[in-house]
Amino acid sequence: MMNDLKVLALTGGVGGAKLSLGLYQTLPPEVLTLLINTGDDQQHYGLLVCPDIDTVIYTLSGKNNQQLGWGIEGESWHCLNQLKTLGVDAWFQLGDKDIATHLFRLDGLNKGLNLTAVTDRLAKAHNLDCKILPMTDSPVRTQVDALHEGHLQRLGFHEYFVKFQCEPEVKSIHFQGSEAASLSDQANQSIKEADALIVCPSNPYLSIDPIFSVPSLKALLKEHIEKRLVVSPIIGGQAIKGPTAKIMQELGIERSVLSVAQHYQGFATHFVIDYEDEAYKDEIEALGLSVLLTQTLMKTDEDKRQLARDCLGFLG
Ligand code: FO1
Repeated sequence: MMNDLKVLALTGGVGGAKLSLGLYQTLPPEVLTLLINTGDDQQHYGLLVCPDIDTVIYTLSGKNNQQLGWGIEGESWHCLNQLKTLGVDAWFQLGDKDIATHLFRLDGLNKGLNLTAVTDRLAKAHNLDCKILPMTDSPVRTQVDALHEGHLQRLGFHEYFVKFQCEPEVKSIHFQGSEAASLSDQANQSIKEADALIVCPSNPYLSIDPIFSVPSLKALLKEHIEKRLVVSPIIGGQAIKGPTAKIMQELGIERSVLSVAQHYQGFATHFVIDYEDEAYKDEIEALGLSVLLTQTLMKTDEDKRQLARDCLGFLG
């Protein structure tokens, strides 16, 4: 059974956090490692915000804000409102409880800890006992070249995603700093120890490609992990949340699970799609991928656990 095999999962964004929760509630914690995108990380008001790390930690510990999809439940905004009275353009919303996370992280970094060490402390402070690793300790920042107000601009991820609400038309995506990024010893070791890889239903272009941009990471995954499963974030040509489908259209990529399969062709061995996309099964198998049809839309926590069980069984 999968329970005695070590599972490594790549995740970013809200969809990834949902399956991460399903895996966390299905597997013994000691066999699960989550390797998380840090391309969305950004300094705001002097604090280092790590959205994908924090969304996973809040989600796994049951503290995530279900309405917003990010941050902590029952949040207040006193500090942010005070910043606005000081004339700060506070377009990136940080809640008071979330700010404690950023102060905790900044304090650790200022004391000389790297992001992996600080993230481990944060996970333990939330009583999480699976391994939660940033994709690298080096600064990697996702940026998009996009048409905004009629001309091509290079936008930081939060400018694009939050300030402009994904409205600018994306022409290309870049991972600033990735060429100089290095894999941490912990990530290296987790990759070498893993028996199976699960790529969560995250945005392939904005959440998974940044992870693959860390030099040698993708090659190490291929070299050390024989079974590499991807769960499609697209169902019926639509993304469940976020700009995946819109970006595909803007990049001239057909909005279908087939395009996602092609994106991972040569890397993925197993591909999980929703029943709704059954018509694509043969074409995807022709790419050399084994295909599982199941329900990939996760509305309830039981859906998340069931999808986790389906993936583990498929890898079984
Ligand atoms: N997303 C927004 O749309 N607006 C925000 O003001 C915002 C604040 C925020 C603060 C902390 C955090 O961890 C995430 C936050 N997010 C916000 C979401 C974040 O931009 C996205 O969840 C990820 O970057 C997408 O993967």
